[in-house]
Amino acid sequence: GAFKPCDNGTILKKLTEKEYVCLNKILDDTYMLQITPKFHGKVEKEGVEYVKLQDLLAEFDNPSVCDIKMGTRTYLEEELIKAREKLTMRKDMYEKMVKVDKNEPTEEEHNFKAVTKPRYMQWRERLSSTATLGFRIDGIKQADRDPDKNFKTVRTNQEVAYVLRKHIDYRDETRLKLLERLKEIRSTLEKSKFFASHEVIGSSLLLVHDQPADGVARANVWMIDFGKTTPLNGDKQLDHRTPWVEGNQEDGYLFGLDNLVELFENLSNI
Ligand code: 4IP
Ligand code: ADP
Ligand code: MN
Repeated sequence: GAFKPCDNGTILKKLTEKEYVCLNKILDDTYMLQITPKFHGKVEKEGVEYVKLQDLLAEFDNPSVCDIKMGTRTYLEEELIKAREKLTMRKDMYEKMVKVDKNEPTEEEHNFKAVTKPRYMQWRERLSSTATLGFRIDGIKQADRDPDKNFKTVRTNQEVAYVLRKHIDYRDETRLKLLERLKEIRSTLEKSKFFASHEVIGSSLLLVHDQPADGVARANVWMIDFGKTTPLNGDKQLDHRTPWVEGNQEDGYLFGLDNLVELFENLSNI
């Protein structure tokens, strides 16, 4: 896979150029440093390059983890342009689509047995809470259970709340800790020059908590995955809340974070 465990509290993730460039820029942004795993540079193993990152689970005792993919858009504008020029048809994405809904492909797509990437990604956005709420549950790993990636159709506020309440074992202490950290992340991002000057696509907030038999529960949130985070041209900036129209590069990240904070505030009443 893309990850390898490493020495004392670090992990290795397969290096991609886009992410590597971002991780290095983040080293110069005091705000981003407060909300991302510590970055220890690149290493090479058996001819493969990796980035070395703080293992966010190291300080926990049998943690439960939830990966929330942020933003109203999950593909880059440059991918949209590429798909249009080359009309690359994806059979794998067609297969993933009919598995969920055999009536979703158009007659033409059924004939090709393939869809374009933006078509697939946009369908995933509408099927989940991404299009309406600006975030979606991507995966959950509950302590002592196998990882669960089966959240493709979790769409409404109520459906998301149901999954998250269960994820935090209905504990208000955990909810409040996660809520406080989410608000802190929001105010930190609002101050970051790195964040203002990048199109942040496919990035996640990683929610981690535990419940040790003796001692207090811990809970924390970090921003991860800069594999599709792209610098804007010149001194262009995003507010991350304005709705996307092609060309403005807005990603809806803070629109989604506002909604996520609100959801955590009202979790027990939804
Ligand atoms: C996946 O779709 C995810 O959207 C991946 O994003 C994306 O990778 C894949 O595109 C796409 O097939 P499902 O989650 O529905 O399986 P992420 O890695 O953020 O989870 P990219 O490359 O866009 O990051 P392809 O083109 O890699 O297959
Ligand atoms: P990808 O580019 O493959 O989507 P991510 O960076 O989003 O990779 O990571 C995928 C998963 O790996 C996350 O959902 C999380 O569970 C785990 N992970 C990523 N980074 C860390 C980290 N620094 N510490 C611990 N777990 C991590
Ligand atoms: Mn990811």
